[in-house]
Amino acid sequence: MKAAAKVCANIALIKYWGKVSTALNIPAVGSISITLGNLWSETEVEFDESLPSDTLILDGQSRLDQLGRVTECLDLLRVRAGVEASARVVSHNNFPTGAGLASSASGLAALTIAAARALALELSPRSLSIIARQGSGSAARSIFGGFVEMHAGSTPDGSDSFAESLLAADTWPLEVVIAVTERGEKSVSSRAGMEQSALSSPYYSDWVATSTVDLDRGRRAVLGRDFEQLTNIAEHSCLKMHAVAMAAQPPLVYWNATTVACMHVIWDLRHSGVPVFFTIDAGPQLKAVCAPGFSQEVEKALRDVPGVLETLITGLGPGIIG
Ligand code: 2P0
Repeated sequence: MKAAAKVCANIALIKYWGKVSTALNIPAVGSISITLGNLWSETEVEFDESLPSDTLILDGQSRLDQLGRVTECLDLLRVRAGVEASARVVSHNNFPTGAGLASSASGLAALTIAAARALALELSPRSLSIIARQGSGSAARSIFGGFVEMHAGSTPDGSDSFAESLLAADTWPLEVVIAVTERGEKSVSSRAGMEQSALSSPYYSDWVATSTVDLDRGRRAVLGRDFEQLTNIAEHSCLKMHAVAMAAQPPLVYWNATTVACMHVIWDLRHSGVPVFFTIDAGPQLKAVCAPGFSQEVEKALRDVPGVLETLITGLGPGIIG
């Protein structure tokens, strides 16, 4: 009743922001992501009859604040396996946790896979995606590699709210440079930020209403390997998501001054002919996505921006790597 899994993080190019059900964690909009090969979570799960309740050690620290979603995910697997034992979960990320670098995506996906293995459950990738989604919406996408589409679905039970592969990683090997501008955990989680946006942002309904068009454009760009189209729609989706959040009451501004400086550097690079665009999640890190062969040049430019603490370079990854 003990197993481990190692799963890559992902970042959305067409963003997920908002839910139709908080109980089942069903997203209000679909999303399209890329899975990142060099950023991963490694998680070990051991079910033990003698444990009074689930425990979670994340990056060497006990994390009661994150235990709720872990237990929710484990409960779904315990029911399927007919097991009641609590679990000891030990997880670590090879990148900053909770800083807008998709640690919940890789973490909850690794948890789902490790727990299913520990319980000897043979589940399809789609079932794993549905279960991981209930831990964290973005985790549903990390089950798959390369370019991935998450479907919001329309059934009240969430059975059609899952991710699936759009295009394999090696078919279009884009490169990603991450500019880390702050190392601490963000003060408002994605989960709380989405809820705040849905409740109070006047732009939230337009965000949801326009999501299908964005997804269609994003899917076409990926399948056609059209970098220019992907650039236009990905930056639009990112900035629209942040505009929704900024207009919430109280406002949610996830960027710092360095994030904005990095945006301008990416635009300047692009105007000088470098095929690169940015995306930013619920945190101050900027992720630059570039055409194959351009990551060194992009990294060099971002590294020199005052306030950039560190840069990470990664290609696309396969999702489950161990
Ligand atoms: C995304 N984010 O599509 C969006 C863009 C952050 C900004 O998915 O509440 O941690 O656990 O479902 O998955 C981060 O949100 O939220 C996220 P929950 P999650 O990548």
